Amino acid sequence: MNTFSKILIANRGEIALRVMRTCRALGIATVAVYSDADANAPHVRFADEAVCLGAAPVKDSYLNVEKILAAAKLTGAQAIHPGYGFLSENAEFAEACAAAGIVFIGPSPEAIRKMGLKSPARKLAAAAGCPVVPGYDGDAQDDDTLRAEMLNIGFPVLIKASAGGGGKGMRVVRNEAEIADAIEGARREAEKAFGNGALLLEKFVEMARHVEVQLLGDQHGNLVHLFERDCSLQRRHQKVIEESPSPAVNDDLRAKMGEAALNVGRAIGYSNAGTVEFILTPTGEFYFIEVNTRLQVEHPVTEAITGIDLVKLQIEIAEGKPLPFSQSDLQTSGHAIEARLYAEDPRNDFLPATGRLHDWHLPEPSAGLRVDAGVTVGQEIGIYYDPLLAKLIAHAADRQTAIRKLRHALQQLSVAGVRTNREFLLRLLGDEEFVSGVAHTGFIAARLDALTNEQDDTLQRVSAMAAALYWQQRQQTADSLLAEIPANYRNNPYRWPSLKLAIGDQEIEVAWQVAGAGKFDVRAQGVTSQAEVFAYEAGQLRVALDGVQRVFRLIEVGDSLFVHSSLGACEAVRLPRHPLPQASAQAGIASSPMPGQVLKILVQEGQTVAAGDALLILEAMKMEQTIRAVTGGVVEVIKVRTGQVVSPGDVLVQVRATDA
Ligand code: MV4
Repeated sequence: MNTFSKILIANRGEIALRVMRTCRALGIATVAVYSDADANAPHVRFADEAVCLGAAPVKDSYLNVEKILAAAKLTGAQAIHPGYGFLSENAEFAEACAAAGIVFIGPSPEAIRKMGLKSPARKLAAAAGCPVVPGYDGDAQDDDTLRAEMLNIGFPVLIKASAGGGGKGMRVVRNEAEIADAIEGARREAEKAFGNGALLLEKFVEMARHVEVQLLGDQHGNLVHLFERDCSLQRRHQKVIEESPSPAVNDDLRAKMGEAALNVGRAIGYSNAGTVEFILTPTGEFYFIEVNTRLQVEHPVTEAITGIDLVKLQIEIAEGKPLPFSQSDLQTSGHAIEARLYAEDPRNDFLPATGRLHDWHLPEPSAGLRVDAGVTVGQEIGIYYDPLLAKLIAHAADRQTAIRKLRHALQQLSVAGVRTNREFLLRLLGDEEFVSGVAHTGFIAARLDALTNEQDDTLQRVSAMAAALYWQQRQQTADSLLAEIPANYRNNPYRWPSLKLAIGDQEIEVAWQVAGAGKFDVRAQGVTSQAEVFAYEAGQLRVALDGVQRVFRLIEVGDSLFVHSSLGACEAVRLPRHPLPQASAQAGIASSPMPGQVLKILVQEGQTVAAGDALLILEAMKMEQTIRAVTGGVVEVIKVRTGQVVSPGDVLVQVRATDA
């Protein structure tokens, strides 16, 4: 029996932090490993100790076995938790750990190997009495054999790479004419992606659901299942929403799938955490797909409904402890559902998005809500690693409440600076068919346009009004000398102060006029709203528009303003109204006509200047702009310093006009 005092987590992001949280709860010291790009990442800061592996590319860092083992030796870690992805299903790594006298927290290398190829795994599952899809998993891979087997299976046939995983490289063949190209393409892709061109053929199950069963086994032959997870909402084989229990599984089916999964686990001699993946047909038949010999991203939904900390059990199993429960002890409570927040752009075919997290504001903690985040505000999201930013998991007594709770949490979450799938998730969770329990392989693909349509006129108008009032408040606050004069006051009662914003593909001009202390009439797109500002601080405005008070988060980045509220989120870009080549129309006030940086200040306070004299130089987008005095007089206050970043409307220099 081991008792670990220090564990190295060979991973990054949310899963590294998640494993570390359980280690900390157990009083186990943690060692983080990181690449140069992750030097300030949250998992490095959270760990007790950290070792740099090297350059950002995974081959030089998170996939480098030698460096990871060296880090474990250097810090005296007795065990390594691999998380998921990276080396988590690498039998050679598990063996290298053992050879180095370090415990690999996961299944044996033999179990990993047995499940590493789909065809042998399928044979093992079938031999264990687990239903497998009618198909062909033989060694003969010549075209004639594969053709004959396809005709024998009957169309549609699914071609899979035996060495593949997660649905990559799958091909559906619907008729004889497609056979030759499909085999050639699948083989080439498998060879290229996995270094192994062996193919597996299966009857393609249309409208299948992806239902997987969590296994947990100790090193004394005890094995239990922790019920199922439904992961049918996938986009191109990337899971998006996962839930437990599955809306398509009743108690009878649950017992059968659990038994089938246990049979597979026993046949493998499985220990630690693993998942048996099935597809479920619309008529309730289920078939073995594969075994994932690692902890999965979506494990929190199982933890929520069973109340079990899977990582704690993984560690205790690796320490040699027996399972603390038997199958009959296990039961579930309520419904849990998880959404994966990715840094990806749904409007750009969901390609990974990069950028800096200028805003990252998580929902208020509440009972039944768990947020496993892997990033913090200000962090650069790059191209090297998986774009998963966070997982939000809601748990409630029933499915509808869990969905509602998850939606509300996603609405509260504010992220700016990197495009994400947040709005896509909100639409998905609000989709009637999804809420009714329908979801299958093709669900998202069939609804993609509706799910990625971003237009929301009310959101854009209200956000524009909030942005205008935010700028107005900021300027008013900035002009301490003019506090009593409402910012952008003009002695022309017929022309309201205004600003122009681009939101989405719309240009919105917002105008306002004072209607009392903190009260304004605000006009945009032909709509006039009554506004009352309750609180203003940098980055936040609490304002009532037409009687509804909301908090707006407003994050300025260059000439963009990210606006988030309970209505949604959008990005506003300030447009020059009439780009003033000089200072604002208020005599003596030189304010910035554009976002930029103060390059050089040309005057001193107390200096006399004439109208047109250069006061300072701004620089933006490599362009210099000289700001000149609008009227002659004495330089009273220089409000900025060299190098300061300024936004449109910021007061730069105040000149007290003289009679001259
Ligand atoms: C299938 C299938 C239909 N018929 N096999 C393979 C990887 C696994 N994650 C899902 N995979 C599938 N295997 C047969 N014979 C459909 C899928 C599938 C899928 C199933 C349920 C929900 C979403 C899915 C997304 C892609 C592929």
